[in-house]
Amino acid sequence: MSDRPYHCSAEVAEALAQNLPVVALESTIVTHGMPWPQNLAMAREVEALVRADGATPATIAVLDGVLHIGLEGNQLERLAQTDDAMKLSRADLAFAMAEGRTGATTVAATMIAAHMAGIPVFATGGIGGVHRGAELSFDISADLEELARTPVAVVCAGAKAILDLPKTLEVLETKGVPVVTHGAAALPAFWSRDSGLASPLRLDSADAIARFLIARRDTPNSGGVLIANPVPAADEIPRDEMERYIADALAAAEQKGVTGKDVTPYLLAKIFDLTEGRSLTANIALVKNNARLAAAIAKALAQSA
Ligand code: PSU
Ligand code: MN
Repeated sequence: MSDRPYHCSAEVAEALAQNLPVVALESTIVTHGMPWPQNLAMAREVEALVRADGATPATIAVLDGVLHIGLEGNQLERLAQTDDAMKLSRADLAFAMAEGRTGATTVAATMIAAHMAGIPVFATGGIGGVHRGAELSFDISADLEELARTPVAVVCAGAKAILDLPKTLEVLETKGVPVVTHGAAALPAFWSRDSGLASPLRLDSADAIARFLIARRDTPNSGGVLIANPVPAADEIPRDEMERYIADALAAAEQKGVTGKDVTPYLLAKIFDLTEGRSLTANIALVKNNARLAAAIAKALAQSA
């Protein structure tokens, strides 16, 4: 028995003990972000890519009340098939653990778990942010506050264009979160390579990103860092085209009165229908792309340790 409030898979425990590179992966993208069975295929492919690139994947989730860092055996498959898994953010992570529940971790909860286990790099698809109309709804993802306080680097493809991206950037700046785009001047917008907004910072290699993370770690009270990695050109859906689907999805959500933590999953599912699955193809491609960059950053960090 360990007195730690989480359980590491054998593979992750071994990698951490030897200071080998580890990449944390979230699970809400599996349970709430993609349909079965593509969700399981994506999660497995991402884990395989991280391994092929010389790092250890640590998918994070709460299963029957136990916070798992790294899933093994059929745990990933079971989670991918659970349709009533909770969506766990900072506010509900401990609740699920206390109540013996099963839930998937969002960016915020995955950052908390990764930091507890000593994993500084985490790959996902997109982060939550400031929703359109937030001046009335106050709907701002807990991911932004977590980035402000928890020292983990989150590799994503930007924030989804269903959000208000200028406001999301403003909040990140206010909270002191560096936003670094990998290899481009423009901030990416998830399915699209260019949001139309300039990225506050830009770095062009995993080594340069690792150097920055080390410098940041060594400054007092440093929180997280957002690394934005544009979706590969072959898989992108351009911004103008996306904007039409987003407008339709937002109108549908409003008409149905969807609120709170259901908003993001609802919009993603609606956009999947409206794009006849193309949004999912882009989503899978960008997550894989992010996993590879995260593995390279984790390796560069481990080498300099
Ligand atoms: N992006 C996706 N699919 C997802 C999410 C983001 O393509 O499932 C999830 C992530 O887990 C993110 C969460 O942390 O949505 C944000 O939800 P909210 O806005 O309710 O904080
Ligand atoms: Mn919200």
